[in-house]
Amino acid sequence: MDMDGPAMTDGFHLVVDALKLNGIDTIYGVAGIPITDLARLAQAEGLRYLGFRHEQSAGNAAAITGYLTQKPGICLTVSAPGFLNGMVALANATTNCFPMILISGSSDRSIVDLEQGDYEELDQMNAAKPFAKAAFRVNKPEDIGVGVARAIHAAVSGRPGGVYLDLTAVTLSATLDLDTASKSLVKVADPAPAQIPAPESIKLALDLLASAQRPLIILGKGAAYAQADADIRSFVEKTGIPYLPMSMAKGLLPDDHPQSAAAARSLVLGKADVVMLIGARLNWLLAHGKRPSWSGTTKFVQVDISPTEIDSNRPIVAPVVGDIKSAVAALLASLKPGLIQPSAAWLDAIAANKHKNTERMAVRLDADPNPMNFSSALSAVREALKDRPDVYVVNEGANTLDFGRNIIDMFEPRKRLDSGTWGIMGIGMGYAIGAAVVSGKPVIAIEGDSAFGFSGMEIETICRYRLPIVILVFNNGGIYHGDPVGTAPSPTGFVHDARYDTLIGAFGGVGYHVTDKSSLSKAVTDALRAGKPALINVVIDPTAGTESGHIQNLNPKMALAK
Ligand code: ADP
Ligand code: TPW
Ligand code: MG
Repeated sequence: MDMDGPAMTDGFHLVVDALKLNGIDTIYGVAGIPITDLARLAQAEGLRYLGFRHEQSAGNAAAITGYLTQKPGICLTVSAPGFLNGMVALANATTNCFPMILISGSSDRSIVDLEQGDYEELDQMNAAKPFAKAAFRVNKPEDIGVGVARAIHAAVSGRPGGVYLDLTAVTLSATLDLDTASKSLVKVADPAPAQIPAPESIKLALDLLASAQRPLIILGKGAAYAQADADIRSFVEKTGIPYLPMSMAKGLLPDDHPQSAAAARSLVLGKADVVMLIGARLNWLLAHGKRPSWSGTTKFVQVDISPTEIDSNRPIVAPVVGDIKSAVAALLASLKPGLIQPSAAWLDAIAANKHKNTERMAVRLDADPNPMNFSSALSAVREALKDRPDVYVVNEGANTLDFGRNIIDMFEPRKRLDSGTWGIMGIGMGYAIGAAVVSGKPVIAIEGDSAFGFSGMEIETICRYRLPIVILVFNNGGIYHGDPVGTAPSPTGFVHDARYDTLIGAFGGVGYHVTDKSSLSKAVTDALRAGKPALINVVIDPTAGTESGHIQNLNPKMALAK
């Protein structure tokens, strides 16, 4: 370097500077050409860098970080295959409305664009576009500041989503004089501006709710994301309207809240006359709002930040388009005492139905079969978690997910993290790591044995960073259930009597093998108390699960006999 010339910086430093300037403190990734030095520099400059074993898990950790913090989670990948491994996580984040940025290094564009066969050649930006909320490529170091700023805006403003940011290898190593460089950085002023709903929409919504005999509020993960917990609770309580939490909105109000209609789900969906959706889409998880699950005459209020979500499945009589924090504050401000009055008959019918269903469930929870089934094992977990509302619960699988959602009560907002809108397998370890890293709190991951396998190697990551994560593998020997002993492996079966608990010892974690309820409760309690990585092999009856859990009806029927 010319000693008399201006002081210089380079693309690597500018990326780290741009992230730091915007308050980003954590990166999840997998190292390699051309981003190894970027990861090293980030760590040296005080960012928290977590190295994973697979980019999909790093991306899932970034996505859940975005969901929990309202700041984009960052995943860093190498070119082509690393990038593509991260893409499932990016697409999943977009589908679930979680803000994240997948930053990937990329190979020499002049070679890539002529398909001349570069190392890890792929036109990554165009590959990312259909799966991302937005995609940007930076080709010059002086554009890094703008690239990072645009990515942050795109990830967190409006409906949050996954954003792709492509950094070419040339840009990373290019130099720039310090003066130009510092002027090129952008500190984003208001990444997720409030979107205040129109006052008329608030009035229309309240009028419609006031006209209802059998109103219902459905809280979705958008409501949990918005961090308007106190106002949402106040609106629910002041109106007296029964509410149904979608799975990741469990705990937004405590699951034992008297107005929860979760235990009367079929009744309230089928009979409500006015339904207010707050941060929940009328997608497959709500049977598209259609019959036979729903009444054909239900009228809808929908509070959502995305104007194009409105009318997507059922006509929405009262759309309230805005961010949930602003919208619920406006609803509360205009709410007159006594304006909204669910009928006594409605509340009585729900209470009776809840009582009946809760008693039925209690019988299943109290049972003590040997081997354990899903209900009995989850009742033991529920017992151990009763006094631990601080614990994050990650949950995936088919039966393990469906039973887990119903049996494990949540008492604090944003503590339940699960397969979400896609019903995706493989989020388990990434979500668990992301939650543990951003919160410093303990995490329990309740995993089907199949579900666990998709991200299982990250137990090394968990042990390396000594995270307080307790993994429960609900081991029924396969996808949905196990194979009969003595038969050749079926498409859904795994090794019989597998000992998942022995895996974690390889990395210094603690393994438990449990076959009954009281040992399971004790193992969960002990492992959480120890605050160290642990894996509990939970032996479940291989015949206990049903095909596809609770969504068997979504399997296409074979027209001809097998
Ligand atoms: P669930 O699966 O829990 O039913 P969905 O993911 O289907 O929830 O719906 C979440 C909805 O919340 C999306 O339509 C999204 O646009 C909306 N949303 C996300 N964040 C906000 C926010 N801050 N304000 C308003 N709506 C939001
Ligand atoms: C990325 C399809 C849905 S549920 C499931 C699979 C493979 C596993 C169910 O078995 P598990 O649970 O986890 O052992 P249990 O308790 O019923 O035995 N690939 C992806 N996502 C999905 N959803 C699938 C495949 C699937
Ligand atoms: Mg299984």
